Amino acid sequence: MNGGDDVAAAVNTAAQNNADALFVPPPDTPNALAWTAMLNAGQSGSVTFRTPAPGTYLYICTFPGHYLAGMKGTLTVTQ
Ligand SMILES: [Cu+2]
Repeated sequence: MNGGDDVAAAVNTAAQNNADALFVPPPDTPNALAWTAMLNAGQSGSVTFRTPAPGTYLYICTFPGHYLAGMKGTLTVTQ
């Protein structure tokens, strides 16, 4: 996995330290490729970004406690 739990944990920590921005990672967070605004239950959002090199990456929810509770998924980039 290219962006595994070590990367996700660092991004999550940066987001937790950014409460004033509703727990989204600051724009200069290393390895945070893209994010939406914080969404409430039932809301949806979209994001457009340039994909990284082929591989498997984690995406996470940065609302406090959610990543640690398992709210994450994988993004697979193919050629
Ligand atoms: Cu969540």
